[in-house]
Amino acid sequence: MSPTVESCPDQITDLHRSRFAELGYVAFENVLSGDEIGAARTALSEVTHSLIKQLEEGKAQLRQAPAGATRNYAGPRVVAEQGCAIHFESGIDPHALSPQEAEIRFRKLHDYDQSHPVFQGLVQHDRILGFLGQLIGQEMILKATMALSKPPFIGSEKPWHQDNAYFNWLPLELVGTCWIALDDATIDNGCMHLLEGQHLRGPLRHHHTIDCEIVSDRIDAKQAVPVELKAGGVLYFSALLPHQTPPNTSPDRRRALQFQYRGVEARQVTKEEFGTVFAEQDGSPASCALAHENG
Ligand SMILES: O=C(O)CCC(=O)C(=O)O
Repeated sequence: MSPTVESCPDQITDLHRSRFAELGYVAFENVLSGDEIGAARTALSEVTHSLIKQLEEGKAQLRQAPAGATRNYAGPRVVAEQGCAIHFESGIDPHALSPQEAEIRFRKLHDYDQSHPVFQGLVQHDRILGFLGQLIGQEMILKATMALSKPPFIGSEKPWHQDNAYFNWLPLELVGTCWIALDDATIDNGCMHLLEGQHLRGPLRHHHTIDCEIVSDRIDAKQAVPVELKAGGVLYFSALLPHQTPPNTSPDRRRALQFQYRGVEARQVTKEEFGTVFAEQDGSPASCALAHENG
C-alpha cells in the first residue's frame, strides 16, 4: 500500500480533515466490498453494452470528432437520447465493435448515474458522498459522473489539470471529486498522480493541447506522487488539486468511476464570472472555457 493510502476508517476524523486541507486529498483502500466492486463492474458492462446496442438499433448517435481534433479529443463518441455518452480512443470504429470489445476499448463514459440502479446507489453511498461531505465540511450534491477506462496498451494519458478548470461553480473550495478504482490501479496501468498540497496555490492557467491541461511551466511533474489503489479503493480530492494519469503501458485494463460533487451552498455562475475567480494572481482567466489553443 502506498504510504499516502490507509485502510478505510469507520468514520472521518479531524486528522483526515486536516490532511485533506493540507494535502488536498485523502485515499482509502477497501471502501467498497468485493460484492460492491463486482456489481459496479457488471453495471458498467451493462451500460456500455446497452449503448452499443442502441447504436446498432439507430437509437443512439455516432458523433465523429471535429476536423483537426487531436489526441484525447480525436476519438468518436456514441451519444444516447438520455444524454449518457461513451467516448473511444481515436482510430476506433464503434460500429465495428462487438459490445464485449466496446466495453474493453472505451475511454470514457459520462452522465450514466441514472442509467443503472447500482450507480444510482453508489453516487449516494455513505463512504463516498458522505465521506467527501465530511472532508469538505458541507452536504454535497452530485454534479457529474464519469467512468474512465484505460484499455491495455492503448489507454492514453490524462494530462495535468485541476477539475475546477472544467467547471463553473463557486466557491472553488466547495467542489470535490471521488475517484473509485474498479481494477487495481498501478503506475504501469495509469493510476492517479497528484501534486500534494498544490491545491493551495489556487487556479493555474489551462490551455488546449492534447486535452485541456495546465500550462507546463506552472508545474514540476517530478514532484508527482503516484497513488496506487486496489480495486475498491477511493481517492477523495479537492477540485483545485493538480492531478494526472499516465498512459496504460500494461496488458491490464484500468477502470475507474469518478463522481464529482459540489457543496449545497455552491452556486453555478457564467463562464465570464467564473474566469474572474478561477484566475491566476495577475487576474488572467485560467479556466478551460476561456483558454486558448496552445496559448
Ligand atoms: O481516471 C483517469 O484516468 C483520469 C481522470 C481525471 O482526472 C479526469 O477525468 O478528470
